[in-house]
Amino acid sequence: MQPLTWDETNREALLKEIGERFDTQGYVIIRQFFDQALIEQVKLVCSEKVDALADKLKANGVVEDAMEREPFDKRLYRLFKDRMDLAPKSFDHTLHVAELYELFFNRKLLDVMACFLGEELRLYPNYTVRPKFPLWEGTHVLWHQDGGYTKRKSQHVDSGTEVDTFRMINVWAPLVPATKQNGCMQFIPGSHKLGVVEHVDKEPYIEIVASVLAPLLKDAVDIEVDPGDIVLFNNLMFHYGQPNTSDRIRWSVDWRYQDATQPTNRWTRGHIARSRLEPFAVVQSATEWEKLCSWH
Ligand SMILES: O=C(O)CCC(=O)C(=O)O
Repeated sequence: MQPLTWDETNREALLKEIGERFDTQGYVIIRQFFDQALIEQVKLVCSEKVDALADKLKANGVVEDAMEREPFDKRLYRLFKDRMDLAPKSFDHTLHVAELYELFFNRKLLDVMACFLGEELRLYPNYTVRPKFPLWEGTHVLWHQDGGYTKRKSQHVDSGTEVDTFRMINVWAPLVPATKQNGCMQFIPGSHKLGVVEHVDKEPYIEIVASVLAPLLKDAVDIEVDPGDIVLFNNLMFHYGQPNTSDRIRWSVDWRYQDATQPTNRWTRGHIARSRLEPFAVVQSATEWEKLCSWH
């Protein structure tokens, strides 16, 4: 299926098409949704994290060379290549920086989310930057539904009630081109209609049981996307991160919005992105975002 390309002048027709694809396929790819300038800002945040890790490795005598001249999609791998046991699998607790506010609370994106989830919007407490390393099991994501996690790992939180079906949309954005070779995701279109299926624990992730997955694998499609594009997908979509067989890192960001009138089924409540019921709970600015934390 052809991806859509964002076009502000064609907004209403696009939103209708997004809704239809979302219902039938469970996902939609929108090309050129974010400005490249925003993507560059987010990459800069990631580069600063890599700088900090390089400094630490050097200070501890683990590496002699901080490899400053290596490109964005290689440096972290070069630094940890011979010590993958120390490599970061993801960054999630350190994303409260202004540039990520611009991404997570992006007005255009929240407008789209509001069309499908309503005006009470929460940034779900699961937002992650992933450096997917070449041929390393540590960043290999197995076939799963996010709904499988929330059900299995539910921790009974705030309101005392858990929901079985989340009104939630996952967002996935690449920081470098995501290709079959560097381990782009695969989806099984329509699998969101199967409800939450059985998963088994496979450290550190969970995996859909083979009896459910195997007959559907023939329908899997590659989700190849470029920086600036976004992938929106249903929380019940069967998805998987293929092994990265390139020599470069596949950097990406994933996050989720939920109807904020639902509980999160977690200890953490996430952050209110839009609300008519509780306008004062909305994270108003990058400065406020920087003061908050992911344990909220
Ligand atoms: O980035 C990947 O390969 C997988 C991401 C994922 O599982 C998710 O966004 O829910």
